[in-house]
Amino acid sequence: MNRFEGRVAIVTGAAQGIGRAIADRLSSEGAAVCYADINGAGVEAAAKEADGGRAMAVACDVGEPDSVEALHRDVIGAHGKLDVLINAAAIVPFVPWNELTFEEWRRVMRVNLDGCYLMCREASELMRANNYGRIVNIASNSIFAGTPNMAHYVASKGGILAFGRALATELGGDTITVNSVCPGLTDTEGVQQTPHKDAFDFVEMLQAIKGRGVPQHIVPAIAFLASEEAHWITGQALAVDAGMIRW
Ligand code: NAD
Ligand code: 4PL
Repeated sequence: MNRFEGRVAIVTGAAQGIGRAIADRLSSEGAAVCYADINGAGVEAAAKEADGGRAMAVACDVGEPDSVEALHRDVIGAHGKLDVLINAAAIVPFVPWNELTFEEWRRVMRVNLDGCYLMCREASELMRANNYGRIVNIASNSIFAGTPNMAHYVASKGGILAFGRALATELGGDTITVNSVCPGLTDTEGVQQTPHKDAFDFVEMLQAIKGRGVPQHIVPAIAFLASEEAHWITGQALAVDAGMIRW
């Protein structure tokens, strides 16, 4: 498939995990993709390996307004427009409730929720100029499950879902769609660095379809919502978790 020929996309969190997997898919389907991540060396390497030869890499802290503005200036300088934004950058913490400090709460909110807002603010301004846009925010099925040891993360992801509904309303008149994808536990570099890596058996027990979640299982839903043909779908949340949550 070549659904993204002629399209320009930004993917945050593209140095690894789910972000990198969707950036690679958009590239292989013809998009000029800007791989954005706070890990500048990571996105340089990922963009070099991407299919199609049109990928670029930008080091960006999504929680920092100046950094987010500079990222969008770079993309406009290189390609002159923006069609697709995938917000996958996030901190995936493991902190029990009785150890959660306000400082840690703010650290996660700054990246996960403020970062999503700042990216959507800049991107929607550019998309509005074209009267076209696809925004896909990566939330999490933990917002339905109330997953333990990450209350601040769950709150930030619930914020993303609710924000996405409101933003879909705000941007509908500009023919820009905004949707959330809610993955279940997925085997990524980030998860491997936390005790979440030991939760796969428990989560599998709750899944309707058995097996271990990997980034490639999440990619098709994101790519569909980012494609032109998803034009009649906005303000929605789609769980991609082998049926762990069914409500
Ligand atoms: P990961 O930790 O493997 O990768 C996250 C990436 O985000 C990293 O490359 C990191 O450098 C980048 N990042 C962190 N802070 C940043 C910042 N301030 N600015 C820019 N980039 C920053 O994560 P993952 O497991 O691939 O998760 C990707 C997305 O999917 C996240 O939004 C996560 O919340 C969501 N998600 C993951 C799972 C899972 O189990 N892995 C489940 C549900 C949802
Ligand atoms: C079910 O988003 O959705 C662990 C870690 N378990 O980050 C998540 C579940 C994790 C999740 C998540």
